[in-house]
Amino acid sequence: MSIPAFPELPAHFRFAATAAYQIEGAHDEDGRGPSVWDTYNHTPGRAVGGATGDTACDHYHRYPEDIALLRDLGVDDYRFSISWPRLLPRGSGPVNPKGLDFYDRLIDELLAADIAPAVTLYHWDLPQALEDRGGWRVRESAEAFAEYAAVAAERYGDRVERWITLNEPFCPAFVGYAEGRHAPGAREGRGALATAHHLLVGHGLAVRELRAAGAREVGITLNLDRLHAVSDSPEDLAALRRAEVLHNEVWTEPLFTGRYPEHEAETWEGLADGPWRRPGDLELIGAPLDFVGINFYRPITVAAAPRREDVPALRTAVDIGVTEPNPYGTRLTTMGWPVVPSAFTELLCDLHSRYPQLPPLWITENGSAEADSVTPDGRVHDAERIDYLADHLAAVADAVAAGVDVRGYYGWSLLDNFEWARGYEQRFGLVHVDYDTLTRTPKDSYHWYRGLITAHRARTEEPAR
Ligand code: IFM
Repeated sequence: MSIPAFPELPAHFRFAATAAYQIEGAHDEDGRGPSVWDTYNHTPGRAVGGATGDTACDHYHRYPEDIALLRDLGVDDYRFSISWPRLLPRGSGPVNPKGLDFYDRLIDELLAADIAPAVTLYHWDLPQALEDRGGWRVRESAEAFAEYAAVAAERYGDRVERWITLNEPFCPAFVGYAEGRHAPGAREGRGALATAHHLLVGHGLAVRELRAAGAREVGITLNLDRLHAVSDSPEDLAALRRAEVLHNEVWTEPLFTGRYPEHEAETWEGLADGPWRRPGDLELIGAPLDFVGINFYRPITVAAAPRREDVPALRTAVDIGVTEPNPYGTRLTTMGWPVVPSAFTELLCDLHSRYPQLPPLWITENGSAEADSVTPDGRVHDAERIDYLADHLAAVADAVAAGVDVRGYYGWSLLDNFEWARGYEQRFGLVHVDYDTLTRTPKDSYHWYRGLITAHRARTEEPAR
């Protein structure tokens, strides 16, 4: 087997990411309140194998070991999320001192290891108390999110390098409130669209709080998709147009142009302009950002499909987005996702040319799930992941060479972890986690990635001749 060469990256590339619910565990410890994902997973028939995040990787107790892994990996930055219900168990109101202390310890230990903390405020763990009052369907959750952002910024703002308000709002809005495959498991049309809007309003309000507290860098992370129609038929092209709104423009247009998407009326079948929109919202949502995070894993092929009667609410969210059969003819990861690095370059270049006001980009997630296991030699030989990372980093380097301003890259993920509806079956980590013993075993990709960072540093820190 040949090991791929290290791609050459721009000077300030940094590396590695996780999210609270996927790794922390300690779901009812030290005053943490329940989130929608606790409720969802404790309902029979949800995540694969009945999995929950109750223990996950037990990072809440084992964070010093995990930070030691990060330090040995050599990363400059670590992207993690704060659990909103650990800080404000009821979503707003009383703050949990032990929750505050946990992230103090985590941040201080990172800084002691010379690793800059990059914090995501919302990686999908809405406090259940807010869901009980309407969740993201109502504006109150956006206001509570701003309150939470202010608490976090006041406490950690002196030490956090980079703040990400929301991670992939597409998932809570459309997978959570329209398809029901994610928490809270709702199947609604109006609820999903109100959610999409309130997430953006929450983002805008949080940006305001973070700026007021003097935060260093503020941005948002989007999982924008490179979409292709399966054929040139008018039906498939119409589905592609709707998919562009659903996956991308619902976020990018308000954020980067201050407008709602041009084709939203036909996409949402008359539901677009709901009472959740208020004067002034677009100005709030479109406030300038220091960066935009992009999460990319695979392209999506779109085909027209018949309306699914079992999910009547929001047709566009469920009848498009076909990845099977794989028209690219490339390898699939264990998620069933086709590996097409060139689609990453296309996505970044397209975004760059479409939005002249686009702030600098960070790749805030990218990685692959593979069928990993610890072999008798005590190692995890994940050659496919190494290829995936090398090819996708090269795809980012191609976009940079074409003029796209990409500042850095966080690989997903440091650890194998709870992969939402797919439970613990899908392994994305550079480090293998044995979920019975919680033993961490760095995979071959971890060692490759460390080599990449070392080579990158040696190349970029070389004194100018
Ligand atoms: O694990 C998730 C993460 O929480 C959000 N982005 C996609 C990853 C892989 O599915």
